Amino acid sequence: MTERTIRKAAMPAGISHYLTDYDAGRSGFTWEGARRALTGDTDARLNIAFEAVDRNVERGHGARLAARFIDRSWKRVDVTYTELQTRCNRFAGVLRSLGIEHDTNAVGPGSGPARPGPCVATLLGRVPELFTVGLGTLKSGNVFCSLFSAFGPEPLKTRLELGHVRVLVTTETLYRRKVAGIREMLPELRHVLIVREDVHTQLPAGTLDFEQLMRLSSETYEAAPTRDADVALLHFTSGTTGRPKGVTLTHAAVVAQHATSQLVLDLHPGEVYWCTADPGWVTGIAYGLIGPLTCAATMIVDREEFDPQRWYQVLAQECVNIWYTAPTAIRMLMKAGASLARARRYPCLRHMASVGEPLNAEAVIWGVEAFGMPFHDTWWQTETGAIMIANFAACDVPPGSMGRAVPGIEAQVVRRAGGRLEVIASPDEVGEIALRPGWPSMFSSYLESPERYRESFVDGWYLAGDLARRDREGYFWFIGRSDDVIKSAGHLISPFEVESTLMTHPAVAQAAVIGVPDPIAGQAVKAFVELRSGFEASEELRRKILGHARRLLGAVVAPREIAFSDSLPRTRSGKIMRRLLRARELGLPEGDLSTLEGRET
Ligand code: 6R9
Repeated sequence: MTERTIRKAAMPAGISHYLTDYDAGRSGFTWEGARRALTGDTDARLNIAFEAVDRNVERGHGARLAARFIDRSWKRVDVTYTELQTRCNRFAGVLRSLGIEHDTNAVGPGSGPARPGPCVATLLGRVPELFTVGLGTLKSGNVFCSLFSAFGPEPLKTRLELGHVRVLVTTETLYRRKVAGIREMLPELRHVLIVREDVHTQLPAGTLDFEQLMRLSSETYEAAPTRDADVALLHFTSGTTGRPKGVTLTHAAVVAQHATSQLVLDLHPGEVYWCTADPGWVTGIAYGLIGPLTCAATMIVDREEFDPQRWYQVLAQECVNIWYTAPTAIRMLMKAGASLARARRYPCLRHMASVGEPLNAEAVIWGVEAFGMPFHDTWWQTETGAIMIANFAACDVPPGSMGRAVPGIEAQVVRRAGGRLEVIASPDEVGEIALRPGWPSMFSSYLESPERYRESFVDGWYLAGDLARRDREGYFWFIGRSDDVIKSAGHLISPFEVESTLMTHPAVAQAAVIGVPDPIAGQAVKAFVELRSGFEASEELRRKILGHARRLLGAVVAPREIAFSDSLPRTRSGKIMRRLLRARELGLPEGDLSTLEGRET
C-alpha cells in the first residue's frame, strides 16, 4: 500500500459486490463450488456455448439483449439471447453440413480428454458474425480460434498452418487482401466462408456464402456432449524464439471466466458492459464474448476504432455500467484531456478495469479525476485463460499495483534455485510470478510443443515469465518481462517473428528486434538491420524494408523504426544479443543488464 491508496468506493445503491471482503471471499471459495454456481448441477458435460447462451434462455433471459453492435453512423444491431441461440444453432448446423463435426469416437483412452476436434477460425473485426461463429463452433464441439484481423498474410499463414484450420470465416475484403495469396499453401483449409459486405459482388473463387449456408441450416441444434477437459479454444501467443505458441483452453475455462467476470468485473445480470479489446486476442474472447454472456449481461460492441469523443459517447449514451479497457487507450484518453471526459456525464458507470500492459499510477488516479473512480488493474495471460491477479471493486486500490490473487488462485513471487523454486517470503523482493496449477482455465497444451508446455512448469508451479514484487499486504507490482517478448499497445509481439520476416527482404542479412519505451503504446517495435554486401544503407532502402515488413506482417506488428547496423552484437555462439541492444537504447551501462527489466516498464 502507498500513501496514494484510493480507498474503496461506497457501494452504489441496489448493488452488492460479488466480493465484499477479500479474505472471506478467498477462504470460502472452491472451484467445484464455482462450477456448481454456474451450471446449477454436477453433470459431467460442460459446454462453453451452452453456458453462455442456452443456459440464459433456459433461465428466462431469452428476450434480454445479449449484445448491441454499433457501427460508424451509430446504427445499432441488437441481438437477444434467443436470437443468438438460433444463430449459433444454425452455424453449428452449417459445420455439420460441411462434415466438420465433433467426433465422439475421438475420445481418448479411459476417461482421458478427447483429442481436439477440427479447428474453425475467424478473421473478423467486431461483428455479430464473430459471436455466431465462435459460439456455434463451441456448441458443435469443434475448436474455435479467433485470428487478429490486422495481421498480414505471413502471421496468418503460420497460424492457419499451426492450428490445422479447416474452416475460415472472413470478409471479402480481408480474404482478397490477406488470404487469397496464401490459400494454395494451406491444403488443410477446406472451406472459406465469406461474410458479404456487398450482396451484389461476385464471391471470390473457392469460397462459400456464409449467410446463404446459414439460411439453409436448421434453427435447432443440441449442444455437443463435451466435457471439462475437451479442448474448446485455440489462441496464439508469442514467445521469444520459434513459431507462435498455440495455446489450448478447455471447456472448463468457462468456469473461471464466469467466476472472474463476477468477482473481478463485478458483472451482474442485465448490466451493460463494454470490453474494448479486439476479438483477435484472448481478452476479446474470454471477456468480450464468453464471461459476460455467462453473467446474462448486455454487451456493447463498438465496431469502430479508438476515438476519444466516440468512446465518451459510447459510455454515456449506451449507459455503460462496467468498462474493461487497456492502458494504451487510457493513456490516449489522458492525452486528449480530462475536460473532454468531463464534458459528459456517466451516471450508469460504476466500475472500470484495465488489462494487458502495465497500468501506471497516474492513469489510475486520472480515472478518479475524469470519472470519479479509479481504473482497477487486472493481470493475466493467454495461458492462464482468466484473470489471476486483480484490484477488486470493493477493495482499496494502491495506484500502480496489479492487485491481489483472485479467490481460487495461489500466486507467488519466486526465484529459481537450481532445478527448484523458492517462494520469496520477504515483501518487495523482485522475482518471477508463479501460479499453482489447478484452476479450470489453465491452458491444456502448447499445440504440438509438449516440451515447451512441460518447461512452463517447474517444481509444481506454472511460471508466467513476468517479473514482479509482492508487498506486505499481498498486492503485486509489475516489474517487467523475463524474456524478450514485446508488448506494444496491448499486442504481444514475438521479436523472432518480426526478425524472420525482415530477413525475407533481399537486402537484409540479419535482424534484431526489440521493444523500446513509448509514452502511449508502452513499447514500440524497433528493428536493427545488418545489410547484405552489395547494399548501401539509405533512406530509400529503409522505406522499402519498412514497406515490405508492413505488407507481410500488418502495421501493428511491423517495426515502427529501422536502424542500420554494421554488425549486431552477438554471443560467442553467434546468437544476437537483444538485451544488449536494449541496454544501449536505454542508455544503460552495457555491463549492468540486471536492472533492465525495471527500466522497461
Ligand atoms: C490478457 C493478456 C500477457 C502478458 C503478461 C504481461 C502483460 C498483462 C498486465 C500485464 C502489466 C498488467 N500483462 N496484464 N503487464 N500489468 N495488468 O494480455 O494476455 O496477450 O497473453 O499477454 O501481458 O507481460 O505476461 P496476453
